[in-house]
Amino acid sequence: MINEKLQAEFNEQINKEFFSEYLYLAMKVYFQEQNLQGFVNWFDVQVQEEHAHAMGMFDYLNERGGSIELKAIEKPVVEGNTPLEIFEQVLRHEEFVTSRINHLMDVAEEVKDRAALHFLDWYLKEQVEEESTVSGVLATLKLIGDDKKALLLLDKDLATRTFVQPVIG
Ligand code: OFO
Repeated sequence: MINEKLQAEFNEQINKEFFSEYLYLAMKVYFQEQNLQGFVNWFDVQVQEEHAHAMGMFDYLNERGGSIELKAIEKPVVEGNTPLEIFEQVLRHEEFVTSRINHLMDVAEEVKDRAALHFLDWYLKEQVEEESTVSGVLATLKLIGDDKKALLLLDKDLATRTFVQPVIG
């Protein structure tokens, strides 16, 4: 049986992962309106990844005999009006999620749940990858500046991203 405090943190994180899915869906809408189909594809993959992250925790909590509480998902707000500003928000959000995973691990450590720590390791590695990918796109967007042709080249590149169902834990 999972510790109650840790269970509450898992439930909170399931909500945050679903919120991430929702936030990236809102960003996908922005790029659909701009007709930047490569960016649309990138966010589509992001949405699927966040769903997988949420379900990974959902399944784990269930496997541990925990009780799942589905909380209300906050309305996502897309801050900014340019691809650059949006990717700055993505990076801020991913940094926030990383801090949440670290907190979850702190609690798992506090209640001496080594199995949960081992499970959460996957999420920690995933966050390093997420922050690095987003920082890469952000750096390119900074180089691009107002160059529309270069933006279209990046769009073409982002169109090649594909979703691979992660094996979590
Ligand atoms: Fe679930 O990693 Fe992004 O938020």
